[in-house]
Amino acid sequence: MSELIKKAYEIAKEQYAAIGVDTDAAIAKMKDVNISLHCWQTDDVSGTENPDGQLSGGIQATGNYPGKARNASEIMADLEKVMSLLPGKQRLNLHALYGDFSEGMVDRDAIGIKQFQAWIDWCKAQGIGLDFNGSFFSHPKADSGFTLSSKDEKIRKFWVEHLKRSREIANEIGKQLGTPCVLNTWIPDGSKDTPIDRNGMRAQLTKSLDEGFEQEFPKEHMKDAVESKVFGIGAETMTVGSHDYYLGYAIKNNKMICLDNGHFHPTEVVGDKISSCLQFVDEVLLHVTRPVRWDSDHVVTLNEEVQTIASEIVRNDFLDRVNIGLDFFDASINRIGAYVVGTRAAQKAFLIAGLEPTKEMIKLEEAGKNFERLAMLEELKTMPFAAVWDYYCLQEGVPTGSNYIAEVQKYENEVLAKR
Ligand code: RNT
Ligand code: ZN
Repeated sequence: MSELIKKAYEIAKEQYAAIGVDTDAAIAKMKDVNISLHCWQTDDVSGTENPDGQLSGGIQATGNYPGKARNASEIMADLEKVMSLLPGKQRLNLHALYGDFSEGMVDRDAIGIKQFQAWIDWCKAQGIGLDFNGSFFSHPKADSGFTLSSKDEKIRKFWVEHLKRSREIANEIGKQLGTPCVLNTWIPDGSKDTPIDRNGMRAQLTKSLDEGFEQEFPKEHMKDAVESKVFGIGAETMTVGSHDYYLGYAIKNNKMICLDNGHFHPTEVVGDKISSCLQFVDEVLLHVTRPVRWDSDHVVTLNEEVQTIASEIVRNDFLDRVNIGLDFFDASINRIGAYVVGTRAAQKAFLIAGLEPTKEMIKLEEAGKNFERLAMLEELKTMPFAAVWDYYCLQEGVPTGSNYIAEVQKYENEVLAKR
């Protein structure tokens, strides 16, 4: 089998070379594609605080497939399995509601590094970086639908404290692991029906963010991102943290903007936004997902949208300015399989992006040869990419082609089915 893969690769290499593409270089570039795996696909965003509690905040994981992780050690075991089926090096993206509460419950305004040390140690053992998120949902103090933008001073202060704690934890994570921790802030705040005081709510949010972000941390340890959204379930009419809002905030305050491709109107193209945002902010964070008709967070597949995102990053050498995270949670299929399919799809998009003769195509564009540009884009779609992908997987010592399916099934039978 591996002989066949090598042979196929040699042929593919020649075919790509004929259009000016170096396949070895494209594979080498994959070293810089470090995808942050969102912990929440293991357990449908349940967390370890109150795993049987109701997920709130206008997001929803639909389905009831057996075998979901029930605690931190099951989440870790599942993630280890996932990473063993992925080429390259990943990171972990953890939410604050996944703390270690074995020594007693601690509320969100009181969490500290202690509740996350086990995760840091696990990441250290895996040799991976760790990113972090404050959790502004699935909590009684978020029941009104407002957190950082609340006009109830007690509620607002509680969440500001949570933001501060999350940033301190992120700083400590980055310090301990020696790679900056990306701290993403997303809040569900919004209104089901037409609000009157949009401005007042947004002014509250600005006040809260300014307070929460007051303390400066070294960039080598932590970097802040703010995530916008167009609507949530139960908050259909207005989102306080809209894209206009956060893009403005990020530019003014030198924060990263987090672009989740489920958070825009369906004809908007997130791939197109990257080069716009990067004119004005140093870095962006991505939440790569697949919205089907709404922000449904389906498993990522290799579609045109994801390809545009990856191509825009690779074409412009933006890999050091774009932090890549995933954000999907499908509870209707094997969750480990969901991760592997979704992450490998995103990785494929990046490898495909590296197999484009970009300079030549820019020349066509600049010469006004738009038929030729279109033709090349079409031809690239059916070049022998799979041979390069398989060779990359072979080099990395992970299953090639569809061989991960059997591995996922085995884990299901031996581990998940017993939960
Ligand atoms: C919600 C946002 C947010 C969450 C996670 C759990 O619409 O996309 O990123 O999905 O933080
Ligand atoms: Zn997101």
